[in-house]
Amino acid sequence: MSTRIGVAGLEVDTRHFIGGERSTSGTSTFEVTSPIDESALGAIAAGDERDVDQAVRAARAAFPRWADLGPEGRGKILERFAQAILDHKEALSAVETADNGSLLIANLKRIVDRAAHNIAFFARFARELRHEPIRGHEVDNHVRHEPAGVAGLITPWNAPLMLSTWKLGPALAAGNTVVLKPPEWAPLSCSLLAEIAAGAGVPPGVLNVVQGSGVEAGQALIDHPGVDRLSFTGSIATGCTVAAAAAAHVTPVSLELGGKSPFIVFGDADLDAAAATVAAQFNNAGQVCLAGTRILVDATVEADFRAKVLAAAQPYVVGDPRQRGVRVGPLIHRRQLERVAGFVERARAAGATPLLGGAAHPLGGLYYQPTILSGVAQDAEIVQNEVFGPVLTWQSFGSEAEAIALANGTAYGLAAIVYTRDAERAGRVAGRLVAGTVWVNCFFVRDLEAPFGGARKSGVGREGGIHSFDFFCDVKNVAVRRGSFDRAAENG
Ligand code: TXE
Repeated sequence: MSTRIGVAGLEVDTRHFIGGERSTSGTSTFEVTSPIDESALGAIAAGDERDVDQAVRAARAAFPRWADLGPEGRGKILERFAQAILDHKEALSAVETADNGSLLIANLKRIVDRAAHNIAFFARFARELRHEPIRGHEVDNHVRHEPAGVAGLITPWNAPLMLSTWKLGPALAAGNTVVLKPPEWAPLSCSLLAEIAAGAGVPPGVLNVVQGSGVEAGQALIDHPGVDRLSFTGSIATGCTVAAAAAAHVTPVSLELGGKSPFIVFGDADLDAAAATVAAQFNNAGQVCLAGTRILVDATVEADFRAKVLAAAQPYVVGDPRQRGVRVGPLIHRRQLERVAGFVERARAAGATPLLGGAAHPLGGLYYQPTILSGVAQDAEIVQNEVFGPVLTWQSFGSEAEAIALANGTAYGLAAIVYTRDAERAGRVAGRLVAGTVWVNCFFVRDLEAPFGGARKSGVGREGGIHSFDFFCDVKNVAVRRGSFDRAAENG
C-alpha cells in the first residue's frame, strides 16, 4: 500500500493517525472513489480491532494531561487548531469535494469556516462555563463538568468535515481525548484534519483517527470497553447497533439519525421566500439529514406555490461540483444512486407524478435530477422513508390540524419547517410538531449554543452549548456543608 495518494493536486496520507503518528497494523485497504466521475482516488488503510485498540490506548494515555490543562490551556491550543483549519481552507475544500462530491464553492465559502467555528466556539464555551452554587438547606452544591475520558466519534459521509468537527469541538474542549472513525465513502478530509490538529499543537494521542469500514473499525470502536462516550451520526439501523454495543458497557451514547422533515407552507406565508427555501433542499444533492423533504402546502395556494417552486428550482443546475454555476453535485456512490433511483421508480409505479425531474440526470455518472413527486399517499414508502437524495414529496392540506397530522405522521422527528406570517399560528404549530428543531420562516440556521437532536427515531440526546457538555462530561455535584470551613478556620 502506498502511504500517500494524490487528490485534487494534494498529497493525502492513507494511514491512520494514532498517538501523533501515522500507522497501520494490518495490510488490508479499501478503495476510495471520487463521486465526481467515479474515478479511483486510491487505497486507504482499513482499520481493524488492533488499530482501534491502539488508538483507544493512545487516547487513554493522553487523557490525564489533556484534562489537567483545563479549559484555558486547552482553549489556547484549540483556538490555534481552529485557525489552522482556516489556514488550510483550500486543501480541505478541494479534498472534501473530490471525496464526497459536495460543492467546492460551498466548502470554500461556508463549510470550512463552520468547521473552524465548531472548534473555536466550544473552546470559548468551556472557558466561559460557570456554575453558580445551588444553595440548599444545609449545603452549598457546586456543580462541575468533569471530562469523561475517551470519546468515540463516528461520522457519516454526507458532511465529514462539518460533522466531525461538530463532535470534536465539544469533546476536546470538555477535556476528553478522542478516537474518530470517519466514513469509508469519504475519509480523506478527516485524515488531513488529524495532521492539521497536530501541526497546531494538539498533543499526541488527543485526536486519533482510525479509518475503515463500519462493520470492522466502527464495530471495534463501539465494542471497546475503554471508550467512555459514543457519539454517532448516521442511519437508524447503525444507530441501533451502536446503542446496543453502548448498552453492554453502560456507555452514554448520543445518536443523530435520519430525518424526513415536513416543510409546511400556510396560505398566508411569503410564498416567494418559502419557494426559495424549498429549492434549497436540493443543496448537497439532498444528502442532508435535516432536509425538509415533505412539502405540505395549503390547498388554497397550491397552484400559485407550485409555479413559484418550479421557478425557484431552475437555477439548481446539476453538474461537476467544482464548476461555478453548478448547484447540485453527484450522489456519493453508485449504491446511493441506485437507492435513490429505486425509491423514485417504486413511487412512480405506485402512482406518483413528477412535478420536477423524476429520473437520473442525462449527464450520467452519479448525477440525479432534482425531483418533486406529487400524488403520494401518506403511507407511501417515499413519504415514510428517508431517501437521502434530491427528492421531495408534495402534498396539500385543508386545515391546520391536517397539516400537523401529516407532518407528524412518520417515525422520524429531526426537524420541521413552517412558513406563515401569523406569529400565533407559528407558536401553536411549533408546539404541536414532533421535532428536535422547528424552523419558522427560515431553514438550516444552527446556532452552536442551541440544542440539536432528534425526537422519535431521529435520535437520542441533544448536543449544542451546555447540552454537549452534559453529554461529553461526567456532571458532578460537590455538596459542601455550609459553614464547615469557617468553623475549621475559627478552631484552627
Ligand atoms: O450510514 P451508516 P450509511 C442515512 C441515509 C443513508 C443511510 C445509509 O438514509 O442513505 O443512512 O448511509 C459507521 N459499528 N444517513 O450506510 O452505515 C460507518 O462506517 C460502528 C443519515 O453511510 O449509518 C459510518 O462511519 N460504526 C445521516 C457511519 O457509521 C458503523 C448521514 C454512518 O454509516 C457500523 C448518513 C457499525 N456496525 C447517512 N456500521 C445523517 N443523519 O446525517 C457502519 N458504521
